[in-house]
Amino acid sequence: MKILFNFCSKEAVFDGKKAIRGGIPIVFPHFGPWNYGPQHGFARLMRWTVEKAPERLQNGDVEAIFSLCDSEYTRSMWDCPFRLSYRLILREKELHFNLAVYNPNHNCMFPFHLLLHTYFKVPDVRKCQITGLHGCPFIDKTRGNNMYQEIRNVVTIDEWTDRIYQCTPQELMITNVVSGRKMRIFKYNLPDTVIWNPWEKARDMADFGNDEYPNMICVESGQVTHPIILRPGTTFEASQVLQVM
Ligand code: TA6
Repeated sequence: MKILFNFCSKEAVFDGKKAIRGGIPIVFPHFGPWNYGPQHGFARLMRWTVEKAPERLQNGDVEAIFSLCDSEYTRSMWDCPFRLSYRLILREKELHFNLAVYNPNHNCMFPFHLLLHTYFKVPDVRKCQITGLHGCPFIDKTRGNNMYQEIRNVVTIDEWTDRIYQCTPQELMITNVVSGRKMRIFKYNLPDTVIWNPWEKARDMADFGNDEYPNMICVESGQVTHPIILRPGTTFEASQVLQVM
């Protein structure tokens, strides 16, 4: 699976000062505006340790492992020792993400959000159909952060969209992703699904081309509605599989 499904803006910034406008940024330890640090937390802005460089395994998979631990920089914002590990497995038509957050503390717990902010490249976002969200409650950030319930079997995008769906199923499907294929999302321990397209608001974003929004959709698996509380010495694990159909 060549990673052609990912959108990346031609205006994206790669200087580490701003999150890359594309790919699959990891949102940790906070989703959204944060009083103690950058929006969506520090993880997507930091250089991670390569624990295992991409290597082809005997079964043909390509595996890579990365980690992020607390540092003077993170502790200046969030005084919690942590270790975040990220294992990627690339197959012919699948990309597997395994995330683990470890709390090395002996006596205190900490709360955090975790989300994969996945940018999908699409020929025309107006032709994408997302199934699996029927009946799910969602916070609509385009309508005063009010709570609604999804009554459609098929969610389509034809305007500025920024919704946090809650209690979403493990399996979702997006049609008309890159080259018109379907993308199946299978997730574990990531009950929320954020759907985002900035539409015309992209014009106000320096790192987002004015004419790019029709060719992207963010469908983001995470736990952001209620923070995860990680007890001392325990690990939280979550995973996502993207499969081109
Ligand atoms: O995931 C959707 C969202 O929270 C939107 O509200 C929008 O802010 C988007 O993330 C991009 O955020 P960023 O900080 O990368 O510009």
